[in-house]
Amino acid sequence: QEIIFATGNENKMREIREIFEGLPFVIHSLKEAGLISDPEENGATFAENAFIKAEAVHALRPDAIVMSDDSGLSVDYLNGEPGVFSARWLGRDTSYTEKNAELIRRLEGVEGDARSARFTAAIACILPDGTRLLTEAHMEGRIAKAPAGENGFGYDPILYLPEYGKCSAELSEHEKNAISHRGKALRQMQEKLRGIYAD
Ligand code: ITT
Repeated sequence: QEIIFATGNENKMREIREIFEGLPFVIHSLKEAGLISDPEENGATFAENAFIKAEAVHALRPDAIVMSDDSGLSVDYLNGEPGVFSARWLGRDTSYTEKNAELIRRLEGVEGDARSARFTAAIACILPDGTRLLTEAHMEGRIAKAPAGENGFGYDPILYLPEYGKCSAELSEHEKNAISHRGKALRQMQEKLRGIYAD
């Protein structure tokens, strides 16, 4: 079974491939499927944006299973920002070194639990028969006082995970996938697909 993953983000794609390893699905990125799709993500929620991306590719390839990931970092002290704007926050061309430094600056003087934040991933899936599936999961943490770690991407260096005593970027990809928003939401989606395709 072919799954076309409606993302242009190579970092997500790398994690997604590991999470699907050993399962009876062949995953193709947009690029591998020879498709170009970049719809405007103007939804108010991660779920809405995930469906916007999946619908756009389903329209091009109704014969395939299409999956998408909309994700981001929500900081409670900043009323949920950057949230659905995570990729666009401070402009798409601003480096994550700068974005991460700016988030840390905005939380100056904020201590303890008040620094709470989480990654969310909404995974949308559209089957060839038109069935629409959605899963969503979180990874909870706090905004670190300083960035740490070289792994992962995006905001990983500043999400401190109290349970592990490390930032997300200090985890190996395998460790991150085991506990991350994306890992959990994708495994929930795999369960749904198993239920459907096992019949
Ligand atoms: P696609 O829409 O093509 O999938 P994108 O990067 O534009 O790629 P999103 O709109 O979902 O994807 O934006 C998600 C952003 O949230 C992403 O660019 C990162 O900045 C951040 N993000 C999401 N998951 C993350 C993770 O696991 N670790 C660090 N940052 C993450």
